[in-house]
Amino acid sequence: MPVSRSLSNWDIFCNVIDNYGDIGVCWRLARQLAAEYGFRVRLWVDDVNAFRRICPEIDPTLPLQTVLDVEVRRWGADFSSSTPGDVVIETFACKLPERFVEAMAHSATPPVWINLDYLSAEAWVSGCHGLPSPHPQYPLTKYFFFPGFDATTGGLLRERDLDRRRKEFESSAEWKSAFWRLIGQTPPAGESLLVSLFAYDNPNLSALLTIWAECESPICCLLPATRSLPAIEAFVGHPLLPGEMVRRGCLELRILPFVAQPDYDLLLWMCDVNFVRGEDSFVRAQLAARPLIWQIYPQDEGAHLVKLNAFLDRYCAELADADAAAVRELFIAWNDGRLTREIWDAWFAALPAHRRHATEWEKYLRKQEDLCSSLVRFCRSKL
Ligand code: TRH
Repeated sequence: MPVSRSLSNWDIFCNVIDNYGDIGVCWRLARQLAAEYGFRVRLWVDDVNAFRRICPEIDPTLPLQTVLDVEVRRWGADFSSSTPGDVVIETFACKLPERFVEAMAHSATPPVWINLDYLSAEAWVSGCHGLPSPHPQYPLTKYFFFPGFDATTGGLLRERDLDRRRKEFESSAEWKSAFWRLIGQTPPAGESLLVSLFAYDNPNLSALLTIWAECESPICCLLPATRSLPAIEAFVGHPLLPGEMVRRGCLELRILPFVAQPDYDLLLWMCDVNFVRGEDSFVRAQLAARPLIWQIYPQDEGAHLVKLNAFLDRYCAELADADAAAVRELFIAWNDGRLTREIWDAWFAALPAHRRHATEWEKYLRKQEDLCSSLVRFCRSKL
């Protein structure tokens, strides 16, 4: 007799390679599946300390805890098999525990097995999205699911109420004041360009800060305390703590505490321009409908530069030639070159065009199905 299938129980496996992007994406997906679909989600994470930084409710001492309706399990070396859910997601090709794969193979109804891959704007993604990969030994099929920027891919993670919340924040002076208090800072006194700066170690950092310090118009730079802090300390010449402010010429540097993941959106929504990195902050900055400058995660043999250019091709397609050139030059210099005053000035001169474009780009992305809905639909089609 056929066994009826449901999609109620999900397992997501997250191997934190470094930083916060792996867990950032997994946590966002897990919460959305639980909150918007009412699914029971188990999130297996091998580095609970990294998780705690983006979600302070996490207690790193607990092997099992429930946070925001998601069951969080520590995925350690002592992994013992559990009954697999209806859908099993390995993220970013992390290797599932062998005992779990065996349990999947021996389930009365083997789960839908997904590998959720990294985001790329490259054209080949469309051809690979949704492809099956039969297991060499067991009667199991894994499907490749690719995030992306158009309808031929799995889309981007975007909560249903994201646009409404952003607009609410933008029009709420109270909410903004509360956010300034949360980050231990006060708004800049005069009219300043408000910039958030979240980056990897970047040889251009000190050049950028020098350019801003020597600018004619004031810039207030909000800097989450991360790995780039030592370079900032070298620039100002002394140690810095979250909550501190330093002035150099036209530049005010404000050091921020690392905030919980939902609060990072508020930072993006509050700023005029956002420097972002990796994958998740990069997507959130686009959904914030503001100009962004992206530092892509560096890969061996310059593979990341191919991805960077693929994104630039899409992002700049509708821009006037001069504005597109300004975006390209700044992105390329920030990632793989030497940032100069001319490059910044050319980009800054076109700021009104970048603003309009960021709004249009966000509208374009919003018209597409979000990743979570697209994933649920895909999994239903495989039942
Ligand atoms: O931290 P990232 O560089 O992460 C990753 C990983 O390194 C991964 O291995 C790599 O493959 C991937 O990049 C491309 O950048 P990302 O993806 O932007 O993730 C940062 C997360 O941290 C994101 O979810 C936002 C969150 N965050 C906070 O929660 N609070 C903060 O204060 C800040 C600055 C970020």
